[in-house]
Amino acid sequence: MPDMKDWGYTVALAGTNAQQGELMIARILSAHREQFEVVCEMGFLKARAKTGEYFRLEESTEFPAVGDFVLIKYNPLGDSLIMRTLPRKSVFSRSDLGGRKAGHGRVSVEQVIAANFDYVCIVMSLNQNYNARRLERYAALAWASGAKPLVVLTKADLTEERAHYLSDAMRIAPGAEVFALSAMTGEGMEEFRSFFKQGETLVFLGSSGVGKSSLVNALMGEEALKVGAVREDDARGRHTTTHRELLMLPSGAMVIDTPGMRELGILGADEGLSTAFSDVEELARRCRFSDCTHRAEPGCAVQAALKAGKLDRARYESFRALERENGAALRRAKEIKLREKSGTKQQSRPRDKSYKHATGD
Ligand SMILES: Nc1nc2c(ncn2[C@@H]2O[C@H](COP(=O)(O)OP(=O)(O)OP(=O)(O)O)[C@@H](O)[C@H]2O)c(=O)[nH]1
Ligand SMILES: [Mg+2]
Ligand SMILES: [Zn+2]
Repeated sequence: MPDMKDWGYTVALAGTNAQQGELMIARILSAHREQFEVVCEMGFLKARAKTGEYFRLEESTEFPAVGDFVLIKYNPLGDSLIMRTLPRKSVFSRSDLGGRKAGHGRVSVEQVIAANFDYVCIVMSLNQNYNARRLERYAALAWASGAKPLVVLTKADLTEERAHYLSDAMRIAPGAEVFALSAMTGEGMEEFRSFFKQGETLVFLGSSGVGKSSLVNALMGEEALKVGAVREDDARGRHTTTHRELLMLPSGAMVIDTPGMRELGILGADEGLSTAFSDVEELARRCRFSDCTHRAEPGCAVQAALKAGKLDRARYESFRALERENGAALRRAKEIKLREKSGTKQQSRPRDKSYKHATGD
């Protein structure tokens, strides 16, 4: 029978929220509309979200997503019921593609892509996919998720300039570990494989066709996932993976494979960094001192939000980590965001306000 600790569950994760009683802790392995596959100490089960419980939630983001730890009411005869999503230590979400962007007095709907991972693997292939600017943005988003970014340069067998890409990626994403490997030849695989500890979870993000599923298969030591050929003319993938899925590797680490980035639309050309740290920045604007470092200053709105539980500590921590280790990237990310926003509207607003608070007018 599965032990939830092997699946990454720690008591700290649940905090005071794990009022268990007759409920059982489970982890979401995959989600197909309303139907979920979960693992719990009774084994691998199918489950559904209890609509009554989840309708009452104000935040649609708390709807279970792959990687989430949830409390279920176990049903040995059919679908178990998911009663509650436990607090997340890290999360990746995107604005709902169907919804409008924030800025019309409405909160944009966020869809959670994956939760509770320790590392975000930014996967880029060393043919035509490597793109420094995209890497920079992914890295900022990864820091914002509450986890650590790793850069995984795939298809190293296709280039002679492995060393050049490695050093470029290290420069662009300081503070992130960088790997160059080939799932095909096995080059660099051992180093990558031994980086993760048992119980840790990684999520793979990257364009379609960069070899995410191939890499998962190489880590699994079997063809667990379907892979698809890339187009010959431009090396783009064909969106072979259509579902997010959490798999246990032989090493005891877990990996969440995702469909190609374009499909996910996390960073569609027009979306930029609109989700990265905007909440912290918004708070920071209300601090008494404009140069507040949000540590111990009086009148600090960030500290106040932390104390009131309105700002997630892990998120704040990664904001700080990004500032510390990756200050330049954060500034660049902000500039990108400013540029993008001012290119679309509100050209005449003061610079420091132009990318926030389009609401209310
Ligand atoms: N040369 C080479 N080709 C690779 C390597 N890894 C994967 N490929 C090829 O790249 C193509 C796409 O691989 P996938 O693993 O399906 O890519 P993906 O990132 O999962 O794509 P989506 O599921 O569409 O997002 C396949 O033809 C693989 O055989 C590698 O290390 N070297
Ligand atoms: Mg795939
Ligand atoms: Zn402050």
